[in-house]
Amino acid sequence: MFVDRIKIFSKAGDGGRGSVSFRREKFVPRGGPDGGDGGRGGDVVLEADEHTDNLANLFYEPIIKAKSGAHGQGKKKHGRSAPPKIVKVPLGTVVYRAEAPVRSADSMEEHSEFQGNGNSETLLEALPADRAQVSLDREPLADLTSHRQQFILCQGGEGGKGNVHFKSSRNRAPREYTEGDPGEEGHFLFELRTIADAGLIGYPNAGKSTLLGRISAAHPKVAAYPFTTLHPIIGIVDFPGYQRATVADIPGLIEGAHQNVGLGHDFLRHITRCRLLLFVLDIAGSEGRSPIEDLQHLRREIDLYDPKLSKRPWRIVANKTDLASAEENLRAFRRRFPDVETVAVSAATGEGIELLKEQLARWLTDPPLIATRHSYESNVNLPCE
Ligand SMILES: Nc1nc2c(ncn2[C@@H]2O[C@H](COP(=O)(O)OP(=O)(O)OP(=O)(O)O)[C@@H](O)[C@H]2O)c(=O)[nH]1
Ligand SMILES: [Mg+2]
Repeated sequence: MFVDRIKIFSKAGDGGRGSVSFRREKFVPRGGPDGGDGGRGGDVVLEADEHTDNLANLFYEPIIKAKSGAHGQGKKKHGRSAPPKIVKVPLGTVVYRAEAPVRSADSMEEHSEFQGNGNSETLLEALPADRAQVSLDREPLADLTSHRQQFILCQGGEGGKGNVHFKSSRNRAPREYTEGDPGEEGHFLFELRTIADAGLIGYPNAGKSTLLGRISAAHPKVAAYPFTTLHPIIGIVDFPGYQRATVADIPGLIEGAHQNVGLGHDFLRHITRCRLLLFVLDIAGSEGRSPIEDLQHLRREIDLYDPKLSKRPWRIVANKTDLASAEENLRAFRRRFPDVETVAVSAATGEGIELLKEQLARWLTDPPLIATRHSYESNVNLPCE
């Protein structure tokens, strides 16, 4: 199961209570107060981890709690502080504050998309269109983009004070103490926005997954039916000189996706942090398609999803050159879009793949694209909307 959006409840540990205690020793009949302080409650901490690729570990247990601090004890002993509860999340996890679910019969249904129904392979399907952009207009609390980066989601409560603090000249045997502070708690929405250098966008069956399998060591599922890919897959492409880039294969996009046709366009958020958009076209126009129209529709869908995304640098991969009519269509396509850089390949036979890799290396390192070697850090400043 692949989960890329989930609503959770989190509660940090409460602080332990301060102790009320008096010294008792053999020859000290009325020892003073010696109640120690309570321990600190554990924090709930999110940690980005490059070995975690989705939020599925939270799906069955969308409640994260840290332990409370221990109570103080006599002999001025402090209660033990609770350890932080560390939850690993994938790189690219964006955290938003969410409202508490309203627990009435009809509103339960309204919130149920966050829990999913357990049957769908991905939660994307469970999200209605009007909810798809639920977080776009909100300020994220955190954006975990680099390995081991941590974020304290909920802070543990401070421990209470023991009666030893309340001794004064007038009150030598205080029975006062304080409770520990409660740990912070809240409802949150975690959303995964995959971070990659380039993202493959195209109609179902255009050959995006076949292409990723060709240029990287990834083995995405390939099949002759639409919507084979249901969630993003990242492949690492090695270039000569130890340079590498990450390329994300995402589900197929179709016209009307913004109205939730097909898988909708919610998964497009996975390419919002790709520096380069690669439109993969079936240049042979098999299945009665027109590559020129395909590109226009795809660009339109991207623009309807997020106008900022449509301004991202983009290039064309004209796939399926091994099929009849590819050559003729390619000529027509280049005449129609003479200024758009287009590389013709056949992901099936491997023709043009080396040239594509060379171009990809150039596109990713040449200005105006960010002129740094690949690293996850190079993408973190891209807006996460
Ligand atoms: N002839 C030919 N067939 C190809 C080529 N590339 C992919 N195919 C075939 O096209 C079909 C779809 O390929 P996929 O790689 O699964 O396509 P996709 O774009 O990832 O599809 P979705 O995941 O459904 O969006 C498969 O049957 C592939 O074998 C190509 O260059 N030439
Ligand atoms: Mg695919």
